[in-house]
Amino acid sequence: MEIGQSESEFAGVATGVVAELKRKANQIRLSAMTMTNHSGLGHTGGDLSSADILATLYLGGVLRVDPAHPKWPQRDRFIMSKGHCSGAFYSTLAARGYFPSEMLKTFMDPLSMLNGHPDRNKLPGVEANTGPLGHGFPIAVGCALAARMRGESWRAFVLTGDGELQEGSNWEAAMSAQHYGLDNLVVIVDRNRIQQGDFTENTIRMDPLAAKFAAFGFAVEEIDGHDTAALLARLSTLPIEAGKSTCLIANTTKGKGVSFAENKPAWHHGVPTKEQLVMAAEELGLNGVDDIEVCL
Ligand SMILES: Cc1ncc(C[n+]2csc(CCOP(=O)(O)OP(=O)(O)O)c2C)c(N)n1
Ligand SMILES: [Mg+2]
Repeated sequence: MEIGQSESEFAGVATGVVAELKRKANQIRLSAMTMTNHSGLGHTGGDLSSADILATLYLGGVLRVDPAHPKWPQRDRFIMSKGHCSGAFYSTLAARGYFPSEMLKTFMDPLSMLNGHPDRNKLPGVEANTGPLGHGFPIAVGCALAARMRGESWRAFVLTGDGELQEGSNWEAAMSAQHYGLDNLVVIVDRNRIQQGDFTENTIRMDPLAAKFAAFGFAVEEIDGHDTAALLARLSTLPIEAGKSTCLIANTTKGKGVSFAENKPAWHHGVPTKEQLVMAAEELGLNGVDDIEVCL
């Protein structure tokens, strides 16, 4: 299979599985927007761009995890480095069964376990406290290296933002990954081309991003970050190359699936009104207010 094929060409991935993943991703989108409406704060654009990636990882059976035993020593480690997109992350963890979906309704309430940014000491399934950008990738390198040193088979996955990659710590981590030949490390970049306030290429140019990762010794592929069939197929057959860390540049649209938020820098932390939630629910094929109230 080659990246660039259309979904219908991924014969190895059952159509029903893909359709279910898409629906789950849209539920994650609406859930995250509902939570942001509830709290009056959140990061809608990046929640929406990352939903298909998160759904594929957690609900498509890619990650070897056990929600009933969140600290299972052999689990794959997933680090949500773009921790500001906690709405999508928490919704995904709830959908995977780490905690009841009802808890999503407490997002950012006083004493809630669901802080604006993930806290591993409060919420099962959270591997690392993230929010300050540029830390998740180095932590993932540490997790992958720990597996190597112990002779264990778990893998480390990290989801970073593209603006986040402007933090120098990421490139220090990339150097270490290459030095240790960590082919149990998978870096997924949510390449939505928008950061806080503007497009990435207007702020600090990131392209040619694939060439940068390749120069740092990664096996790199670009992929449509909304094509759940392609994501599932690719993420199910890792690493790309033995002896090298994997980098998947997932080309996405910030605000994906909700027309008034798509590709608009202002929706980085836009807060939807109730009326906008109803519009979003319709566009996401989730049939209006009932889905909004249920969250997931
Ligand atoms: C070290 C640090 N500086 C600034 C911020 C504030 N901040 C939160 S999100 C964000 C933009 C992130 O953009 P990107 O990585 O592209 O994320 P996405 O587009 O996926 O939301 C910034 C600057 C932060 N969280 N951490
Ligand atoms: Mg971005």
